[in-house]
Amino acid sequence: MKENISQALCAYIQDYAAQNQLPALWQTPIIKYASANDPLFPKLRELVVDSHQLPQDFLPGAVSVLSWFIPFLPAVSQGNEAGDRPSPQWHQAYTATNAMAAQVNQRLCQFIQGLGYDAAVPVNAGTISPQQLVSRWSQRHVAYIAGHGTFGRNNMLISDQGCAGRYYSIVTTLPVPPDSRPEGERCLHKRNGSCGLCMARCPMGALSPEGFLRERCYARCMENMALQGPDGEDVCGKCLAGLPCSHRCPP
Ligand code: B12
Repeated sequence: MKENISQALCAYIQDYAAQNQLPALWQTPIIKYASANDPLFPKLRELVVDSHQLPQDFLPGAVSVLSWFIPFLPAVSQGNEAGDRPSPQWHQAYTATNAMAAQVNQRLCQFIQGLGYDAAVPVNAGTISPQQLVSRWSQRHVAYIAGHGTFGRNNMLISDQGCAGRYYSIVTTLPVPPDSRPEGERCLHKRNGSCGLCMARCPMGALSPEGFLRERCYARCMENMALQGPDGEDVCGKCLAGLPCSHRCPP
């Protein structure tokens, strides 16, 4: 079953790219599964925000959560290494990936419904408000529970294909064996202090071992959005470009 779903996801992404005549942006997606009853889900009310949702809030009877990571092609993040403003391609990749994921998630739900189960896309996965820069469905924490990887000093979840990419998810009544969480620390700075490049790359000094100054990061992203004009987006991405963990899991 896992294999069929992976094939469907790849096909839907390819269809979307072809229909929208997109340039090459993505590598093969990675899917991991969590039990919707994993005891870490209610813990997210302490770790993220007290109104964080449970899988069953989106779909009564949900038993599994499918979390998928879409890694960008190395050229996309490499093009964003220079300078301290986001490259046009980084901006394009952000917009195109979110639009693609919205459509692909709907098709994935239909695919699962075709198997006789139910599936839903979590709503409320955006930022609560400019005053509360967190989500009631933190894709990274969901991906962590599903076993995609461990958190870097840049906050990014480092998957088997690195951290330069985006996470999405759906909840379903389809029973799928959950994946195990990886052992060991993937972030080299957390592992043995041998890196730390991501913290040095942040143009706002928002990242440090003591924590993340999200308001500073947000201010920068908003500034970038204004500089990009009417189609601007709140992007930056300097903290995930040109790192040993950008496109692979450090050995
Ligand atoms: C709100 C938000 C923002 C805000 C606030 C940033 C923030 N970090 O919260 C702003 C606008 C500033 C922002 C900026 C960016 N964002 Co943003 N953002 C979100 C959003 C909507 C919610 C994030 C959230 O609720 N976080 C909850 C807080 C509490 O957790 P956290 O920031 O992840 O930090 C925690 C971890 O580091 C964790 N942690 C650390 N070590 C460990 C160890 C263990 C065991 C555990 C359990 C946890 C843990 O503890 C921290 C605090 O709890 C998500 C989409 C979503 N629905 O999840 C995207 C998301 C996090 N953003 C993303 C990206 C890529 C960015 C940017 C690079 C912008 C860009 N696209 O160019 C920057 C990078 C910021 C950064 N370094 O974190 C991606 C991250 C992908 C990835 N590979 O991890 C996400 C997941 C979107 C997506 N669909 O993929 N973002």
